[in-house]
Amino acid sequence: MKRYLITAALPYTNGPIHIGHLSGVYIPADIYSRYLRLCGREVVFICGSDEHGVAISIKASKEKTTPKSIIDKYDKVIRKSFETFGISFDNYSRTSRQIHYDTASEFFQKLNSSKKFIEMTSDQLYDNSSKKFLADRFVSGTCPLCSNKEAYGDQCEKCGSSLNATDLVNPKSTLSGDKPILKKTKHWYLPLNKYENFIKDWILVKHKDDWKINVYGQVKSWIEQGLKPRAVTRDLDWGIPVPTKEAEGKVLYVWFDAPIGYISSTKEWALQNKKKWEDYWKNDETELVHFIGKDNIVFHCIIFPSMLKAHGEYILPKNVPANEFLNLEGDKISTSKNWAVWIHEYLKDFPDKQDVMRYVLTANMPETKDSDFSWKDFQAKNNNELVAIYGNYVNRVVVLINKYYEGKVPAPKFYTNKDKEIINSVKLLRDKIGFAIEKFRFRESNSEMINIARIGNKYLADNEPWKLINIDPGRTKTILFISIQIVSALAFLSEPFLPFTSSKLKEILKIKKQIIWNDILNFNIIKPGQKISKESFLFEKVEDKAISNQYQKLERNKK
Ligand code: B3M
Ligand code: ZN
Repeated sequence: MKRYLITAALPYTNGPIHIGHLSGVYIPADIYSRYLRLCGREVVFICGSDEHGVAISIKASKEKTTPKSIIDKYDKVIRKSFETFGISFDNYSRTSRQIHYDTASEFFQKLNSSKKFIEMTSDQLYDNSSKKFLADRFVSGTCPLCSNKEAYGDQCEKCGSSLNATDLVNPKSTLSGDKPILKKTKHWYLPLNKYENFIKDWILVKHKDDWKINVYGQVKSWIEQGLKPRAVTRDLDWGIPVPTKEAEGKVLYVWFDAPIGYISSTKEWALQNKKKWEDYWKNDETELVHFIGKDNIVFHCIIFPSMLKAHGEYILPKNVPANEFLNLEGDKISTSKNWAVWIHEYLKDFPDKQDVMRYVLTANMPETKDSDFSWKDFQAKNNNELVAIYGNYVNRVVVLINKYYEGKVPAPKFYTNKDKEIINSVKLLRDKIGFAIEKFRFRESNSEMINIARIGNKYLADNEPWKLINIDPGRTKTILFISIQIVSALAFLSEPFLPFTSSKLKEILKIKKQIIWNDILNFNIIKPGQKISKESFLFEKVEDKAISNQYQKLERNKK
């Protein structure tokens, strides 16, 4: 049987996470993993903190502390946010752990000893006043491709290109603001040009039809520009030391070690669970899927696969379903301008509303183009969909069964053709939801999920069981039996999207057993005579005041 290895981008521990991270990467990855588990498939969902790189050093000097205290602080905050939001990682590791140092060092050594790198001494940017080589985010300047004035030494976030620091026009040190000088230094390069044909054949030919067009398009445009050798080492003091004598004082480039973090996190999980990690990384029966944001496409579709190919023993990803970006109230989310909804703060203001945010972020997921989050829309989706459709449907059915049958599920008498049609249409939705999730169309699957409650509400309104209780009690029983089957199907089918609501609903229905996706709606989840609870509370209205508080908070905190 096929195994799934699902990874979500390792967040940099230089700050907390915001709704853009959740909507772009972690919620889709979580829906996908939860769904596959519900289908009974073997899944390992891997993540961890990305604790190297210049971003961490910069944050440390801003907060006048050490990189170590920065990573410890934010690893805790981020870890807690994921846990509280129900992101169901099987393992969440850290790239500062020994197991990762060992894995990344071995990986480098293997490529080095099999002569996969080229060693080159060249002129690099150097800040004479701080006595440091400038790489990555230590240098900014104008992007040679799109003229964005704030491109970094390794990447332009505006056009997504991956750059070398010396490519920047008018480079400036972000440490001192000075114009850098050139100084000679030696580095190890991965000759990406040698992998151009492999990438072309693998992605542009073989994955023409099954990869998302935004991902495919980016890869195509890089290939068209021609791939160049890329340094995988840096002259920095924070990172994993390059494991060879001639490289003293140098560290691995963060984008060399971070994706290897997926491997070391899998190893850590395997050790704890008595499994073989190689089954996941070195076996063609495993489907590897990377969930990332669009700014990470080049690293996951070109650089990391070239590293894996150079190594020779690893499988390649089956898919890299990258999302675009989520905006906030029409403007780009920005850490420096503090224009964001931070997850740890949301959880303070709405401590039991994780599913509401999950729902809104899925409904607005930036799947094919940038999308927008607004507090007004958050309120509307909560009040008009979760409360008025999902919550209302469950409530009506639970209340009626309590009212007429003291909370005991009635036995059905006779199904009309219309009844059979309803059951079939919910089965059809179950299959549509599954199909859409497997195709990474999460917005669509989420809206089909809420459609189940819509169908259920309509069935009640069309059949009016409350009018029949005295005239045709058998018919009322049948209608409510079918209705409670739909409610129980909803409890399972909404689990990938709304895990907290799903488990509350299972408690209301007193469902203990676990069933697999294709058996949902086979009418054996909840049987006649089963007692359900009197409670039916799932969602509450979000009032105007709570929303205006959020608007005030955004304005107050913005820089
Ligand atoms: N930490 C970049 C980011 O947060 C990076 C992802 C690593 S995935 C191997 O955008
Ligand atoms: Zn650019």
